[in-house]
Amino acid sequence: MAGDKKKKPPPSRRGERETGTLVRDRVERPRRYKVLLHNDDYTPMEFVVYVLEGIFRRSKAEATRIMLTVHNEGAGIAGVYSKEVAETKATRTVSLARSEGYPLLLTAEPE
Ligand code: TYC
Repeated sequence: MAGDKKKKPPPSRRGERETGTLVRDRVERPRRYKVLLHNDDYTPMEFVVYVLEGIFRRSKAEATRIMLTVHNEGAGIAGVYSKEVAETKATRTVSLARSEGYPLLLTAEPE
């Protein structure tokens, strides 16, 4: 009905149920996770570029730049994703590296 619109609640409204459960109306954006690539002395540069292209969907130029940053600085960001995607890409890459006998390490951490 005209002029019968529901009133918008104030931002960040908090209240307590009779059970003591704290309720909050506002939602937050899900956190994003960086997948970090770590340097080691044994994984071939070509393999790192190959996984950056194949699993992290980087161009050859980007993949090469990221690999060289990791090689020179010790660690670097392969990509930033939702938690689940970040963990899946890190796990898939580590499995692939192990299957080739390489010690390549990737970790996922919140931004
Ligand atoms: N440091 C390795 C080498 O000289 C290359 C390398 C780069 C390894 C990046 C891991 O995440 C890495 N063969």
